[in-house]
Amino acid sequence: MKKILIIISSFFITLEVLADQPKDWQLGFQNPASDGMRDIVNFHNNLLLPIIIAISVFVLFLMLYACVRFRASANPNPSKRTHNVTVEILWTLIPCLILIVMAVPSFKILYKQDTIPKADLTIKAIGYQWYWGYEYPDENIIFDSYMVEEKDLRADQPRLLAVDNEVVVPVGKVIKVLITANDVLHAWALPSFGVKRDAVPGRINETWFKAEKEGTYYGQCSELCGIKHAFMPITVKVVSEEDYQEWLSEARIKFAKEEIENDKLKLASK
Ligand SMILES: [Cu+2]
Repeated sequence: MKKILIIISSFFITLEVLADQPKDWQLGFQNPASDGMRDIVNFHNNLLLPIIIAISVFVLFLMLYACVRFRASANPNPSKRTHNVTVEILWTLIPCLILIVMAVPSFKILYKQDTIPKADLTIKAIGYQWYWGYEYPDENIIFDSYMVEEKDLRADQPRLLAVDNEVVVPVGKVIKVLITANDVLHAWALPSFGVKRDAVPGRINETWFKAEKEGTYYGQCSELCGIKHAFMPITVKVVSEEDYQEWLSEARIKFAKEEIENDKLKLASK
């Protein structure tokens, strides 16, 4: 008994530690690390799940009841009834009401995701076959982010999720993400922040998140984009403001975006 308790509690403890990435045999969502994701998890756990369970139990009960109550052996002369107005009105109205009850909070969350507050930092994510490119437009930073091959993984890096150049953002700041693609459809998704947006060539989608705690968060491309779709993960490192500034000063040199010198264009404009 004690052993079982230890196993169960260790399961919950590991869940807590690896809050920001998927784990073996996981059920349900990753732990939320932003307000938006907390809303989504609450909506799912406290409203959708109870409704789904109640409906399933009710339908199961109806089926069992009908099987027993109207079985052939107890009803030698079967009923010929085809209509019942009351029942028909009820089974139309009640599902409508259930849908409304689900729709109202759902739209609330949707609109909250859609309204981007004043951004402290803007980053641009560009999907390529098969890696992500990132830009910090205000800092003149540009870099590519490739998955780390299994043989090159460090001990602390999860398989198929770690990348060579992580996106680094400060904690507690509104991060606006501009998302686009260069070749085919991709999707930039980060479950802990409740973020998922299609990356469409020739179009820029926007989303935002505000990370509440420092840590490393993992996501994956979420739009089937070709043979290596599974191998273009997303890694976002949330750090303190000081660490972010430190990273910035290094990144400004390491990932400096070269100004395009186009003399022909200059001549033409003269
Ligand atoms: Cu992709």
